[in-house]
Amino acid sequence: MSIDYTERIPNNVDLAGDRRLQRALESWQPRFLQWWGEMGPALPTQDVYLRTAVAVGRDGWANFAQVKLPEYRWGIFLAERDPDRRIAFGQHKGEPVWQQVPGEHRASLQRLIVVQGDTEPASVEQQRHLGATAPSLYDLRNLFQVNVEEGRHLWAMVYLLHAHFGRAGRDEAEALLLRNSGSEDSPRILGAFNEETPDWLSFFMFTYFTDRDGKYQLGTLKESAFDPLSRTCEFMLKEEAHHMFVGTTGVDRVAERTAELMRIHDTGDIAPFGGIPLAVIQKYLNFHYSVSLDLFGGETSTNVANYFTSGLKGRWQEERRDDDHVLTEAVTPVQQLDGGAIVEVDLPALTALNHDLRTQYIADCQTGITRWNRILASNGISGPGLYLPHVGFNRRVGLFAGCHITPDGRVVDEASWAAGRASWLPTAADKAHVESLMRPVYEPGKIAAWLAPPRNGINGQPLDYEYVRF
Ligand code: BYC
Repeated sequence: MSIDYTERIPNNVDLAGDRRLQRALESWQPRFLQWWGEMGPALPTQDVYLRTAVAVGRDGWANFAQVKLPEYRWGIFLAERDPDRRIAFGQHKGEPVWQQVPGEHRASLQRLIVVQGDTEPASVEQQRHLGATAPSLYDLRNLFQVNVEEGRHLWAMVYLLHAHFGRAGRDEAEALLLRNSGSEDSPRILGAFNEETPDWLSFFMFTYFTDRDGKYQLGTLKESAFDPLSRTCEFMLKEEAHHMFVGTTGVDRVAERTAELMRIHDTGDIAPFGGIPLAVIQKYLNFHYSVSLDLFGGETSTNVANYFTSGLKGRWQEERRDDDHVLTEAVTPVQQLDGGAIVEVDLPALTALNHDLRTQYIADCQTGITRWNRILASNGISGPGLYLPHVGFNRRVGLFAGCHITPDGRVVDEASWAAGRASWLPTAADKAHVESLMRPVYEPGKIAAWLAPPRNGINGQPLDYEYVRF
């Protein structure tokens, strides 16, 4: 079904055919807009060159135009339905997928949708003030693009809550606008979404590492037996790709400029020359990677085993896996702490599914490291370069929570941890230096001096295009 933009809530779910649901969502809409006004981008602007979804098919799904941010058309889009789709895993494997929520799985599905939904507005809140310090109009536009699409992903989850979870779902949809990132009284649900994103290096690291968790979690929900959730996540993944592009190329550009300054000035200490030293980039990376690893939950989890067995949440690329898709007999090696040593033990694959997903994620994160080191090398910087810290480093969730593990994987005591901390995680001085570089550059085609220019403009536009108008 194509998307009708004359409707108050653009959608491809025939909202007009269900007046009750339409009215319920129309009464949530002003609350969303109020939240956007209070917690969304703080920088006043006129028009922003934004992509808006106009169809869900393979080609031409999006339209680019100058849009006023508060007038962005947030809509409800589900990927096309496959009438023959069957459950690919768990105890219901081979049965037709569900169009309605089975009563026995109501609470679990609602919980998964709420957790997913909670992250979307959280990230908008975290990024609220970044517009004040954008390194270029190109970057500012990308920030707003990410923000409006996270807003749309909130709509995606709110639609499911309203359409399938009755009164309880409507209450949860309300609550999604009431919790706030970093709030003392009612924080966001997952740890990483209560951290600050105070500067653009953090933003690039967040869109690289934390949005990438989003990619993997959405990938597992796309496998869900609950078909509306699966189709929603499939379309969200399409939009998500740009968010990770912002992270990948953002860090690319920082690394490129850092290498250039190191070469020109023949020193690693490039802070006095207006650059971000490699050691500081590594510390930001260490932080964002470790808090993003926490988003996968515990290495062993009965929650995830139940989600899988009952068909609610599959594995990354479930159908490409070469096994029985039931996993009642399978085991998998997992790293654990045994006394003072990190050892590998075989655990039931079912309870280790968070670990399985995290393993896929880590391999994906490694591609960024390889890429950034290639950029450093091609700019004449040899040496160890950037790296992913050990999976146990700086963890608050799972087997390594509360342990002191160095980035190179040594288990150390409290005193050694305290002594090393400043060389592993951003210090107040590192943050102050990064903060000092955050000065807005709003002239078309101009770029701040702490990062390299992007390779290309957006949607074939030149780099000096006026991506944002004030
Ligand atoms: N912080 O059994 P366990 C995105 C809780 S990002 C706080 O090991 P489980 C995006 C856990 O809820 C993707 N609490 O965990 C990115 C459980 O509590 P209950 C978001 C945590 O359930 C950028 C208890 O600890 N989507 O889209 O196997 C921008 C025991 O945990 C944390 C999803 O996460 C934490 N980090 O797995 C915008 C998908 N970790 O139930 C958007 C939906 C765990 O005992 N969520 N806990 O009260 C899930 O699939 C699962 O809930 C989790 C946890 C993977 C998060």
